[in-house]
Amino acid sequence: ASQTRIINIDGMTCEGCVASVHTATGDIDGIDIITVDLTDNLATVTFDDSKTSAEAIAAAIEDAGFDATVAN
Ligand code: 9UX
Repeated sequence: ASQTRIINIDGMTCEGCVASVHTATGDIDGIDIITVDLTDNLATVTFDDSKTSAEAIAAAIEDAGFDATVAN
């Protein structure tokens, strides 16, 4: 099924960080849409939950050096 979830991200300070989050999540199979909001310090992600999870996406963002927490 399709899920849309919010991931709070601490540590983004410029658009380069936003690009890093896109790169870190870009090869995750199952993500349909990801928007990264520098002002609100979050990402909104729509994905196929038979292929990935909000927790797995947050882990990939963590691996890129940010503090990512699934919000909902
Ligand atoms: Mo901007 Mo972020 O110079 O990882 S890229 S602070």
